[in-house]
Amino acid sequence: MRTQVGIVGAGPAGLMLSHLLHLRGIDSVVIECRSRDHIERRVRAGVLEQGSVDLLHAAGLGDRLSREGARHEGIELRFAGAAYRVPMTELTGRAITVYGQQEVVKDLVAARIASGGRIVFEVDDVSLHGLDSEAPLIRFRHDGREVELHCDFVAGCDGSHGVSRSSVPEGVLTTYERGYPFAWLGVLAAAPPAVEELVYAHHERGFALYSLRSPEISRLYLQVDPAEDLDRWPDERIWSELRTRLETVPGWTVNTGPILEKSITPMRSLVVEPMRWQRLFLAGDAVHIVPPTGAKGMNLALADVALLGAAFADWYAHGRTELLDDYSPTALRRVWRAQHFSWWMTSMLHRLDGHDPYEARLQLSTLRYLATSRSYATSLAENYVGLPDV
Ligand code: RFL
Ligand code: PHB
Repeated sequence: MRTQVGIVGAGPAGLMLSHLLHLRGIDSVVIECRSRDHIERRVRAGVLEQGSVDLLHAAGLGDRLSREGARHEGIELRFAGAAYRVPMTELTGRAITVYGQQEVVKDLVAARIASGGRIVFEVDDVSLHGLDSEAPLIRFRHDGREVELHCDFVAGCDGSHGVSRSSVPEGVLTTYERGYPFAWLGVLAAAPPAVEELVYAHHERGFALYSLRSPEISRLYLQVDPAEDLDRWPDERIWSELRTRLETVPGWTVNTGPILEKSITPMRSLVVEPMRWQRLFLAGDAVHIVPPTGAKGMNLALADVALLGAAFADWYAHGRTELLDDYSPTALRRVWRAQHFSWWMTSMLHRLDGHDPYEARLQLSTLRYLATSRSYATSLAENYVGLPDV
C-alpha cells in the first residue's frame, strides 16, 4: 500500500487530520487497532471549545453539531454550601459546546468513508520504520496478512498507549509529567440532567462534576482513589455519593436513572517534547495528556492537527518546510497553557493527598476569589472557552 501521509490511530486527532488532508487534496490512510463500532461507542470527553467548533464547521462537519450540540455560556462552581456561576460568554464573548467525543468521531468516520477515505480497522502488530528517511514505512497485520504501508510522512495519533512515541530513538524526547493521587469514576446515565450548565463541585469527600449529553442523558463524575475497584461501586452507591457531594445547595436534587456505562480513569499530566522526530509527527494524547478537569484533551488533539494539516498542505503545494518545522514549538505553546490550566483546575477542586487542611483552606480561598473578582473569573473563563492565540 502507498499513501502520502500514514496516520496511526482513529481518534479525534487521526480522523480529523485525515479529513483536513483530504480537503486539501492530500491522500492518507488511517490504521486503527480497534473496530469501528468500538471507537464510535467509546464514551469520553464532551466539551468543545469555540475554536474546535469553528474548526468542525470550517471543515464541513457542522450539521449535526449545530442540531445536537448544546451551546453553554457559563459553568457553575459549587463549594462551601454555595453556588457561583462563571458567566463565560459575558466575560469573554465566547462559549463552549457540549457534544460527545464519540459523536465527533462518528461524524468524522462518516465523512471519511463518504469521500472514499481509507480507514483500516482492527489492525495489530503495528511498527514504524525508516522515520529518519524520505520513505517511512508502517508495517501491520490485518485479516491475518502482513501489510506494508509506504508513505512520505507518519502522523502518530495513537493516544496515550500507542506505539508511535516509543518508535523514536532513546534520548531524543524529553518527558515532563505529574501524577495525581486520584482518578475519576465516570457514569453515563439515562436521567434528564438536573442542570442546564456544567457544575464543578468542591466537597470535603472529594470532587464531583455534573455534565450532560442531551435532554435525556446525564454524564457525571466522582473523584475516587486510583486503586478503586468498579465492582465496589454498584449504582446505588454511585448515586448516593453524587448526592452527598452535589446536593449542597438548598432545594436542589440530582436526577437519578439507569446507569448505562461506567468506568474509572486515572489522572495524569504529561508532555513529551519535541512533538516531531524527522518524518514522524506526534499529535493529541500520543504526545500530551491532561487531567480532564479543564476539558482540554480533545480540544488540544484537534488544535494539533489543524496546525499539522496546514503544514503538510504547504509542503505538498510549495515544497516549503517552515510550517512543518514550526509545528512542535507552535503546538507546544497551546499545550503548555492547557497543561497549566488543567493542573490549576484539578488542584483547586479535588481533595488532595493526605487531606492537608492548609491546602484545603487555600482551595476555598481561591474559589471565593473567583466568585468575587471579575478579573480572576475572566482568567478562568478565557482558558475554559479556549484562547484563540496562545
Ligand atoms: P485517542 O482518542 O485516544 O485515539 C487514539 C486512537 O489510536 C488507537 N490506537 C492505535 N491504532 C493503531 N495502532 C496502535 N498501535 C494503536 N494504539 C492505539 C486507539 O484505539 C484510538 O482509537 O487520542 P486522540 O485522537 O489524541 O484524542 C484525544 C482524546 O481522546 C482525549 O484527550 C480525551 O478523550 C481525554 N479524555 C477525556 N477528556 C475530557 O476532556 N473529558 C473526559 O471525560 C475524558 N475522558 C479521556 C477520558 C481519555 C481516556 N483515555 C485515553 C484513557 C476517558 C478515557 C478512558
Ligand atoms: C464531560 O461532559 O464528559 C466533561 C465535561 C467537563 C469536563 C470533563 C468531562 O471537565
